[in-house]
Amino acid sequence: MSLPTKLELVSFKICPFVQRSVIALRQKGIAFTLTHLNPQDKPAWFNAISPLGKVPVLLVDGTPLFESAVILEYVDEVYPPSLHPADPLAKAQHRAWVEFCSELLGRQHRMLMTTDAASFNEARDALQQGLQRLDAVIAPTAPYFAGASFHLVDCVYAPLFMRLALLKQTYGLEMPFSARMQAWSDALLALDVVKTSVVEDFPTVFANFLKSNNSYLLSKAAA
Ligand SMILES: N[C@@H](CCC(=O)N[C@@H](CS)C(=O)NCC(=O)O)C(=O)O
Repeated sequence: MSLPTKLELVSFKICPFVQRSVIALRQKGIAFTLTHLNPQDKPAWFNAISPLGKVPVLLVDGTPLFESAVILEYVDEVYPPSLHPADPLAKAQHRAWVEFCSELLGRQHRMLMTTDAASFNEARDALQQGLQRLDAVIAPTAPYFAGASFHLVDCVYAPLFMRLALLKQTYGLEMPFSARMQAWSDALLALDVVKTSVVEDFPTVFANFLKSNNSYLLSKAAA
């Protein structure tokens, strides 16, 4: 099997599913180009290659791959060494917790899209419950999900933690973490590969996203 010659990742600047793909590609040292689209004005060529109209799409020598978890698996298989554990059961568990992260990102998104206190609180509680569930399965030894080694599953949780840190620092939204979970978040957010996985003006992009959706969080933070 020959390696692809050109990888192009199609992106929205705000998207955590794109961000996980960027982290995995950079962690593996793979060259790729990043094309940011405006979610409000998707070009026809994008709609033609993205069956759900969603990013990320990875163009592999022109062949489109969609769904971030699938993109990660492809990249992990084609560019060794693998960032999954070798043991099949451990690997399957990591994949399951990747799925769980997508659910948590959905809960985080729903929370940010709410426009009233009751729905905000309900969505925040659902996210908090999910984080507690996650907290119960991470390895007791710091810093990463499975302990000392960084895996594909860590690429996936970094965007969630980045947004939680921003929500805390900029909007005063506290999501209590255990010391172990805080250490995991701190370790991920300190990595260059994570720091550089979003655009430089990401806090502004994020603020504009909240404003354009009339997010309840903004009125709560201003109160
Ligand atoms: N399950 C998908 C979720 C991707 C997703 O939800 N992407 C969002 C942006 S973060 C999207 O493109 N939504 C369509 C839109 O905003 O029009 C994946 O893992 O790739």
